[in-house]
Amino acid sequence: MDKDVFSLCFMCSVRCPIQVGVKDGHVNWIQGNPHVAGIDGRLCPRGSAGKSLLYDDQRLQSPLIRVGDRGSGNWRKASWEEALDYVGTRLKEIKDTHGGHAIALGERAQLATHVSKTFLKALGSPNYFSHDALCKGSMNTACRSMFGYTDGQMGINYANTKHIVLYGRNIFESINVKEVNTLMDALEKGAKLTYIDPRVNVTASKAHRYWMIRPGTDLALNYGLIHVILKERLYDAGYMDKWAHGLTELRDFIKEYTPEWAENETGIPAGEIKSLAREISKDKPAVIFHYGYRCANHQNEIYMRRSILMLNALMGSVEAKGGIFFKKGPGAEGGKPARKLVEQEFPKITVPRFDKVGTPDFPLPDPAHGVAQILPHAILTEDPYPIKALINFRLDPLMSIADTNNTKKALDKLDLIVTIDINYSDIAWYSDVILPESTYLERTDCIQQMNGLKPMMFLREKAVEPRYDTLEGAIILKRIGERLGIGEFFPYDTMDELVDWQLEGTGFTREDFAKKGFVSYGKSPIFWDRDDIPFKTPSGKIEFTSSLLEDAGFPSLPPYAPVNEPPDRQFRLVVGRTGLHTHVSTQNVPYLNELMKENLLWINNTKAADLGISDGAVVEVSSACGKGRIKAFVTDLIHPEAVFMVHGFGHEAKLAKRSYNQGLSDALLQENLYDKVGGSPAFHDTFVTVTPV
Ligand SMILES: Nc1nc2c(c(=O)[nH]1)N[C@H]1C(S)=C(S)[C@@H](COP(=O)(O)OP(=O)(O)OC[C@H]3O[C@@H](n4cnc5c(=O)[nH]c(N)nc54)[C@H](O)[C@@H]3O)O[C@H]1N2
Ligand SMILES: Nc1nc2c(c(=O)[nH]1)N[C@H]1C(S)=C(S)[C@@H](COP(=O)(O)OP(=O)(O)OC[C@H]3O[C@@H](n4cnc5c(=O)[nH]c(N)nc54)[C@H](O)[C@@H]3O)O[C@H]1N2
Ligand code: SF4
Ligand SMILES: [Mo]
Repeated sequence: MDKDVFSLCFMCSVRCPIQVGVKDGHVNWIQGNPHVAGIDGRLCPRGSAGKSLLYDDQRLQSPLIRVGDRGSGNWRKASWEEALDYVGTRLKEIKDTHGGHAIALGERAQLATHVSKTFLKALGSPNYFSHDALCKGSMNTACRSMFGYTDGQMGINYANTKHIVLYGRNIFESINVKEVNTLMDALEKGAKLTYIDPRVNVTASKAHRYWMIRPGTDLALNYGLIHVILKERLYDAGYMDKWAHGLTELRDFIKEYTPEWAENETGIPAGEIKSLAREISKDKPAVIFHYGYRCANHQNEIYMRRSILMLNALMGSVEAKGGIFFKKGPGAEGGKPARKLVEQEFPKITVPRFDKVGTPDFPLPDPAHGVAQILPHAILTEDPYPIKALINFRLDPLMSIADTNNTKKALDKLDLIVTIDINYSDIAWYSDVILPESTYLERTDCIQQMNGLKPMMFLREKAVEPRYDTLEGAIILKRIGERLGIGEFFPYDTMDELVDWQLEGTGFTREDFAKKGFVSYGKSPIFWDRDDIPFKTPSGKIEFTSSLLEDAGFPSLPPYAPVNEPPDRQFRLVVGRTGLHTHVSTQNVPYLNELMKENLLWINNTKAADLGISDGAVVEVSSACGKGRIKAFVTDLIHPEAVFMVHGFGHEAKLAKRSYNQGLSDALLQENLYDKVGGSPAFHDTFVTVTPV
């Protein structure tokens, strides 16, 4: 029998709407959902490889319990009953002996996040954390400090923009299909693209203006731009009169940061900095200084991200067509969002989080996602208290938190490590119990609430039955919960029942999704009146001087600290994505593995010549915390101070045979440094030595 199922891709976390062609219980076609504007049937290479993941037999096939040493890869197959009893019994012992807070759960925020949060809250543990801080924690803090909203509550109106500036936002390789398509359309209509990156990548090749910036100096560039904009009065004066808080302080602060000063720090000619400021101001407010995606580069990240938001504010592009906007929820259309389990009443938790977020020690990061990179430190020091068990749900702390050797040391102290995954990931490999989740094509998931200019809801609907002995994450957590005496917080037996429960009171039912895969609350995009924007800062304005920062004892506008050059024969290690893989997830997917098997180390040709490194040669890369081997890609397309590698390679799990030991893991080399104000890691603050072997 043939059928088409509307669902949501999960080859990465963007979750593009898809249409899955199924014949006799077999997926034979996946394309983008043709009913969704900006998708129109299209997918990225990873989304198109969904079938290859589904029909791969090197993925997890049943629950597994470790029998040898951690990381030795000796497992015995277990039934679900046995594996869940094992996990339930061990967690109960830990809870009874050390308290619920000795249990931490980390995940890549996803559709079942409200289930994971419920699980921990019901256990009395504050120790939920997600990937968010690793990705863009400081951006969240920066947005709250300027506008009173989180970054998640903001969006970018690519469709109507006239000029977009991207700082290392490699939008054409680090993909979100709708964003790519919408931006391409805008470029075809005449929008301009300025791209800034120490490395020439696909996005650079499509830009009208490209600057090979000295790595780590974007903040200096922005200060130079702000200087010109204020001095030459290129800003939106009416908008500033209405909405600026602290513009005088900014004016005083920025005086010394001339474009000539910025040239010296960044390597970008002062004349070019001036010409961008003048050119872009002509298109205001329909301009975007992209505030970034992966905003986890340096220890002063929050100030770099605030400087980008300041540029948007000066252009009046906040809540403007073609600029950036605040997302509107169902309430804006008189509708109701899907219910979440986490809205229930829970026992009150009085202990601090493991990362101390929300205490005077670490006041500003968002406790809704915590700060994942503190976990190894908290486990090793037992400060604020011992953590005994870790559940990893679609998050790999070994590859996604810097300094893998240190993270392993921390994991070795735990009594229990449980991983819910679909692959033999490195963290699954290092766990005591692996609980396999059904892949996205084999499971119905929780409702996706999509706030934006037009609030909508999407549904991931199961396309085919699970091929192996796997379950949905929301069912796995419920069943563990039942064994811990918190079953009443999970009022469903199946995913269909959970979705029905979520939809109660919204006026929509599961059947409403069958026609197009989504439901809409309203028809037209909603922008707020620019004279009446409900900024949620204490001043009700855009805070160039931030009460959030200053009340917590941090300056709003700290003096610029020059960026160190790497010592002789060393380089700043910078990392990023490729269009062909997702983080640490897809390296073993057959189709994608065929397209890209290993990562390479990009190194500048003059530096490589000095070091005697030729293109394709194997080199050793070492840092203060680890070392490994990788092939060199010798090129003039990268700044001499930097070397670059794609994140996500160098896997250690032997049963993922295609990706095992291919390429090098950046996390092995990166030091676990972070922005102590905003909360992001500083993935680009490690220097490495590169030697030929
Ligand atoms: N060293 C280093 N660390 C980084 C980064 C970096 O560049 N370098 N980037 C950071 C960024 S931007 C992000 S967003 C994070 C991402 O960090 P992670 O979330 O850790 O990375 P992912 O590859 O998205 O997915 C992690 C795990 O999810 C599993 N998985 C995939 N699909 C499913 C599923 O359907 N169900 C379940 N249960 N598991 C699934 C994968 O097998 C993998 O083990 O990493 C951050 N950490
Ligand atoms: N194909 C694919 N697409 C993805 C993902 C994926 O895994 N695969 N992941 C998604 C996720 S979770 C995220 S967070 C986004 C990330 O998407 P992006 O924000 O675009 O981040 P990266 O891909 O990490 O690209 C980082 C770029 O920054 C450059 N860079 C390094 N140092 C500097 C510097 O000092 N200044 C400037 N201006 N640039 C610098 C690097 O050379 C690199 O080209 O991609 C999303 N889309
Ligand atoms: S960007 Fe690609 S991999 Fe990610 S959800 Fe969309 S189609 Fe899937
Ligand atoms: Mo990310």
